[in-house]
Amino acid sequence: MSNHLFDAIRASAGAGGAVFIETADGRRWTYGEALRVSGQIASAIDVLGVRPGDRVAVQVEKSPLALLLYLACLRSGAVYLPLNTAYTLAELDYFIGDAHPHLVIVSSKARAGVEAIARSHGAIVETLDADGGGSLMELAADEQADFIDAARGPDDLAAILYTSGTTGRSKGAMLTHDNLLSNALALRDCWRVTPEDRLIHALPIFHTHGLFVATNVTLIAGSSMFLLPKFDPAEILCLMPRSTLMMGVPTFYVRLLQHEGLDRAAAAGMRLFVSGSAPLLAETHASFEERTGHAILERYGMTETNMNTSNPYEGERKAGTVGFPLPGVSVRVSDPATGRVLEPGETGMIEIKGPNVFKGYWRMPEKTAAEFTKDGYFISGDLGKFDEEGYLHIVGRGKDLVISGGYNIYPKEVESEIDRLDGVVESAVIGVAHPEFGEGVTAIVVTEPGAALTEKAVLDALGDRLARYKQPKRIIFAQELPRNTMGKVQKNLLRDRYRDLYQKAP
Ligand code: MLC
Ligand code: AMP
Repeated sequence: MSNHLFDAIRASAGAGGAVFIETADGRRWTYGEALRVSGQIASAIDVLGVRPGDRVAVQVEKSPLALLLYLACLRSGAVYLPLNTAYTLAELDYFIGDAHPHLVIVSSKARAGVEAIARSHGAIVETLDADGGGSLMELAADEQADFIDAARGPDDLAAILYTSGTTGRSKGAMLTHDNLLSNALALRDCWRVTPEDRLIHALPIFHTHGLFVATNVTLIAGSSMFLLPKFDPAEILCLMPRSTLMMGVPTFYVRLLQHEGLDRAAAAGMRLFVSGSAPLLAETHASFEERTGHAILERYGMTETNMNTSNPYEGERKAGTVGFPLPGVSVRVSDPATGRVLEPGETGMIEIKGPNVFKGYWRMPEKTAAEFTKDGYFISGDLGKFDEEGYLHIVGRGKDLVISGGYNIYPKEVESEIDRLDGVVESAVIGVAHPEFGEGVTAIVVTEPGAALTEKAVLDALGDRLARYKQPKRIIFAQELPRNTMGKVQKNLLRDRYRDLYQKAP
């Protein structure tokens, strides 16, 4: 019996003494150890009653064991459902209610708050802490390591990742074993990742970038990584001489550039810097190359599709573009009104088809159908064009989305939370250029006459409703929102009006 993704990981990573993970304190996890411990965790999950196809929701701090828990879920046939550690209980209630996991794993300190929510949705709770404490590892310690992996085919679900919804609540993107495997193999080959590589892993592990791009590529290449709890430029500069590869969101590169230690000598041993999840400014690309001699390789992906395109490893890494379609992935630009496939130079909707494209939204067949063309291309919601040399340029978004520090925020979700406050008539949430985060979430709020709402009062009210990164950096009160003749709020006018809000005074 085979397990599509894990068999491939096992084959390429091996079970020997090669290092998989090294943490900042020097503790090393070999591939052999990773195999043994993930086997014990898989057995513990099995004892807890998780069966193939059951969801396991995980909201834990980043640690080596958290990654081994992901591997254990693959091995047991469970569907891994990672959740941002910034999510509030209100947000968690929705995800658990929607996904109906059999098991929810959280940190010990979060247990009390999550227990009642989980129970109300019929789920059991276990704990896992960054230091290895918690009930899950106590159970796993009693289990054998020689777990027999569940049979899973290419089309079986490996994970569900929630992505914010443009119109309503978040949607669970269903990713199959082959979605993940095919993409990891394509990226490994494109970026020439080998067992000799060592990745600086400073991304969160609850999203596509840190979990699939960074971790699956490491596993499938049998290479190793420095697993850091969070992004810290000084620590990264210390590790560069012992590393070869880094993956990050543009904010990482902006912040590294602010560090005076970043120079050619510091980055001399590095082979490749990759950026994605949000647009990398051509200016950041140029400054980084000037300071380090490295041209950052920018790639383009999304939760529903994994990675779609990448600048070349060899050949020009063109700033301001996201490169060429990955092998096996078909990317086209179409006229959203007519569906006509456009010529190079013409801007339209980016559409994607290939083994990387997800199976659909969890229990939302209509929403899934609406996001695909008749001939099976996924409609990305991103606007772009190919140039004459075949590089894809992302020129804007057809979807109302803010990307802040690589995290996606759907304005509708924030607006709904603001609109329910007493004294608020309506609100519009927009992304305004921000020097560090790329875009800063900004709310324009219209209040009832005489309402004494303040910026602080609105922010306080959002505190336990929305994850911190979704909360507006600024609240601006206005008499009314600009509307077109159809009554639609003209967010472009608002973006224009407040474009300098976060720019530092010269
Ligand atoms: C933190 N804050 C943010 C924020 N991250 N605000 C807006 N946007 C963000 N992304 C808040 C904090 O809560 C804090 O608020 C204040 O900003 C400053 O915190 P910080 O200490 O400077 O933040 P830090 O912990 O350093 O985090 C910044 C970051 C982090 C950029 C390192 O956001 C990050 O790791 N982002 C990566 C996101 C990612 O992995 N995206 C991939 C998605 S997958 P206060 O007010 O309390 O001080 C995907 C597909 C693909 O998109 O193609 O890859
Ligand atoms: P998510 O839903 O979090 O997976 O975010 C996916 C979105 O991030 C895409 O649809 C794009 O809008 C954006 N994105 C990812 N990579 C890039 C990139 N290199 N340049 C511009 N936008 C990007």
